[in-house]
Amino acid sequence: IEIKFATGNIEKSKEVNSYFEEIRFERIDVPYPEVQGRLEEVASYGVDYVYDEIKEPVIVEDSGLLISGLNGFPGPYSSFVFETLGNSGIIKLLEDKKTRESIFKTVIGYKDNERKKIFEGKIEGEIAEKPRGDNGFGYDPIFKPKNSEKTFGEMKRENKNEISHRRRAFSELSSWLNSKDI
Ligand code: ITT
Ligand code: NA
Repeated sequence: IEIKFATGNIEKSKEVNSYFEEIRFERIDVPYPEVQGRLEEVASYGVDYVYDEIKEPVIVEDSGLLISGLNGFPGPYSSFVFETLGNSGIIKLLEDKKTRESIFKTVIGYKDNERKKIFEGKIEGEIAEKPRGDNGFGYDPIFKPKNSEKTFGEMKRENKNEISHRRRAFSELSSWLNSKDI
């Protein structure tokens, strides 16, 4: 199976291509408007937009970090917040918060000539006291999955890829594609 993956983020595309032998995700650079709203809305609108442009089976994927002590912030603003506040800024915001609990979430929008579907994956964890590890990308150095001593940034790539929000969402997509046998 080959599916186009519209994303500007090369790290994401590397990750998803390590998940399954039988599905290849070919990264394409087709920018789509990021509507304001929940991750589901961004992915849903985005995949409609890109499908209209290319008319081939395609996914888009929107991920976000939802921090409980900040009422789910940065959520859909995760990209912007990473570029502006960064990991150290997030840690400052949490200085006097009682809980550091957070959820990392990925929402995939899939579309082909007859079907459209949304998939999601989540992992619970907490924000570390300070950034740790240089593996991965983005918020990986500050996200520590539940029951793990290590942040994603300290884990080997394959260990993050076994349990991550993104892996869970892509496993849903993969099961569905395999059950439909396209
Ligand atoms: P797209 O072109 O696919 O939208 P993006 O980098 O803007 O790429 P997202 O909006 O999905 O991706 O991601 C929001 C932010 O969260 C962004 O700063 C990413 O670097 C970061 N992020 C996404 N997935 C992550 C992961 O698995 N680990 C750490 N940070 C991640
Ligand atoms: Na994005």
